[in-house]
Amino acid sequence: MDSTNLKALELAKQGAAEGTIVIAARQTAGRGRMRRKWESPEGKGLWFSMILRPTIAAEYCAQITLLTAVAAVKALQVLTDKKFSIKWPNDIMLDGKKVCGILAEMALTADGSIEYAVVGIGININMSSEDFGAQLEATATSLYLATGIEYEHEQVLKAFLDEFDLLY
Ligand code: BT5
Repeated sequence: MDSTNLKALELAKQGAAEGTIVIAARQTAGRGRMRRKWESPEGKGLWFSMILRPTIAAEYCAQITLLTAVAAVKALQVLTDKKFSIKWPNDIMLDGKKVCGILAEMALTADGSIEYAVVGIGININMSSEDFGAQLEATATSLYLATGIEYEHEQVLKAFLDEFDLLY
C-alpha cells in the first residue's frame, strides 16, 4: 500500500477500534516526519501502524511516541541480545545507525482531547546495504546487518506488541 499510517488514519476516522493494526509488505509512499520519505522495500522490514484511542489530554500526547520507542528498544534487545539506544524522540539506533523510526499522528476533539492516534513504526529487519542504497547506507542499519540473523517479521511484531501492551 502507499503508507500504513495513511490507511490507519482513514480507518480510525471511520471508527476502527483501538488496537487495530495495519501492516504492509511494502510501502510505496512510506512517510517520515515533515514529509520525509521512509524506505520500505518488500519483505525487508516490519512496516505497520497501530490505531489508539487513549483517554489522555492532548498535552500528554508526546508520551505516546516516547513509550513506543521504549517498547521497541525493550523488544529488540530481548530478541537480539544487542544494545539499542533511543535518539529522542523517535529514532531507535543500533551501532550508531538508525534501525527503526516512529511516526505518531493524531486527531483532536473539539474539547482538546485525543480522538484517535496512529502510531507508525518501521523496523529494518532484513535490509542489506544494497537495499539502503548509497544515500542511507552510512546512516541506516538492520537487524540482519547487525546480527547476521534473518528474523521473522511476526516474531518481531509479537515481541514489540507484548512490550507495548505492558507500557501502554
Ligand atoms: C521517521 O521519520 O523516522 C519515522 C518513520 C516511520 C515509518 C513508519 S513505517 C510504517 C508507518 N507508515 C508510514 O508511512 N510511516 C510509518 P524521520 O525522523 O523524519 O526520518 C526520516 C529519515 O530517515 C529520512 O529522511 C531518511 O534519511 C531516513 N530513512 C528513510 N528510510 C529509512 C530506513 N528504512 N531506515 C533508516 N533510515 C531511513
